[in-house]
Amino acid sequence: MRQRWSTFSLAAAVFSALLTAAPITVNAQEIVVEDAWVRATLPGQMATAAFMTITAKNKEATLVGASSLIAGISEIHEMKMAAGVMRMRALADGLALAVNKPVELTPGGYHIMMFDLKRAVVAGEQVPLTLTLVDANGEKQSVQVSAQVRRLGVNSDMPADHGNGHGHGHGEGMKH
Ligand SMILES: [Cu+2]
Repeated sequence: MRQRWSTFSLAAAVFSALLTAAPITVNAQEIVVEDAWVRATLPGQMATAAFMTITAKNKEATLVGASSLIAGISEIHEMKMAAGVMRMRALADGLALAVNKPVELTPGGYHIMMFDLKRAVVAGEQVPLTLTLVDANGEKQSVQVSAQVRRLGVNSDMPADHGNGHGHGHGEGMKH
């Protein structure tokens, strides 16, 4: 049963090459993604972020990458208060997922940053995301996620939102 791992251990060696290849899905690990959503963009906004709760069910895993056809670049980011200023950084080693411990990606915390947007991201639509995870044996897994686009005026993870108030004439800003 465990032999399957060695079959896929090659994936570790060619990991970077696989980032651009078609998603590979194996069933050795169960990754559960809940409540995935993406923040709607304001006019002219070229970046947004995706949020969700991810649980590694069987064994620990690391979220090492993400991609979406709506964004040129997607990165795993962390927001943190440093010297009184909220700063975000890319997680170079990925985001560790302990067994059966849900990890929340939320505004103000971990998130999947999506840069170089190909188009506006409109509240109510679904955005496809592909998550890439690696387990302790180097086995790689892709998880397809459909994230709902939501509008969020407060708790923004992107300070640019707050300075962008002149884009609010279209009546979407005051949803309850
Ligand atoms: Cu970010």
